[in-house]
Amino acid sequence: QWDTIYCELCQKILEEGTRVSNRTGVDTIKIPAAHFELNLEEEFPILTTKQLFIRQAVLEMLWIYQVQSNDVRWLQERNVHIWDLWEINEAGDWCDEKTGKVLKHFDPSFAHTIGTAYGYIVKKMGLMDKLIDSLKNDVNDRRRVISLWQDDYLESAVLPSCVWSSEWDVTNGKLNLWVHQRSCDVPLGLPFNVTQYAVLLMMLAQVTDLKPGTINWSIKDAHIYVNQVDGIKEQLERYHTNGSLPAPTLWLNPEIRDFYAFDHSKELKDIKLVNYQHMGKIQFPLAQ
Ligand code: UFP
Repeated sequence: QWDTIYCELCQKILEEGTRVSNRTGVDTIKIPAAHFELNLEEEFPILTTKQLFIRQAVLEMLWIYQVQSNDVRWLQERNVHIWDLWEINEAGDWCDEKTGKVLKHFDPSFAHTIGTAYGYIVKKMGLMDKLIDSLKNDVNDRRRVISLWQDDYLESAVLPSCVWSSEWDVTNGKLNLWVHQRSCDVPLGLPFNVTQYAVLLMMLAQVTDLKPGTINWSIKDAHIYVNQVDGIKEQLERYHTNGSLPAPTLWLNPEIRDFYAFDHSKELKDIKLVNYQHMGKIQFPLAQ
């Protein structure tokens, strides 16, 4: 059960974690590693102990893997503002939100993007086409590694990909996924990231005639920023008082047989969450 796995991880970080400073200026409480497995046959993983904004999560995932864009305006046009703090300005500068100080300078041709990360890499390396081709034509292939970590492109990225690799396995007609995350903001990043990859797996399964299987998620540096601790304590309190709520289901338009044909307009017509019950939102600060 995803809420249980998640809350136990948060508890562990609070109990066993070490306080460290980092580039953002806001300390974290961290543990060096974490791992869990989720079974999509049993449940669609989305937290119920807080509200998750699935529309934003799915649009960000489509921006990376389907549209294969690094342009922040694509998200803003759809009312998704999670990358605003990392947008390179017209002059090619990435600036500190509060002081306006230039944190890093890029070629001005990268204006309005996040540089050479995420969708840029997926497109440049043709990663999705290779993956879909392999799933359709070489079912027992063991080389399906999607790596967003490309050394030559790290310097020109505002933020090197956090969830940086996914490996795709097919066993008994089921599509299984192994994900590596190098750095994990557990309150804000992880719930988003897990749900995104669950949706991606289900979309890929549908267009390759496979069934959804498991997700193994491995994390290096699982952390909670110190200004997020109160929110996490509130979420743990909810969990200890009420447990969790029944998981919703994900509906994908069954007529879509082509990964690139799923609607990516604001309305996400082909991807819907059904019966999502949750305990309401919890506001967490985001470290730039
Ligand atoms: N982060 C995530 N998931 C993401 C994403 C960012 O957890 O998908 F884009 C968090 C992890 C970390 C920060 O707190 O963003 C990235 O900082 P750094 O590059 O210093 O690890």
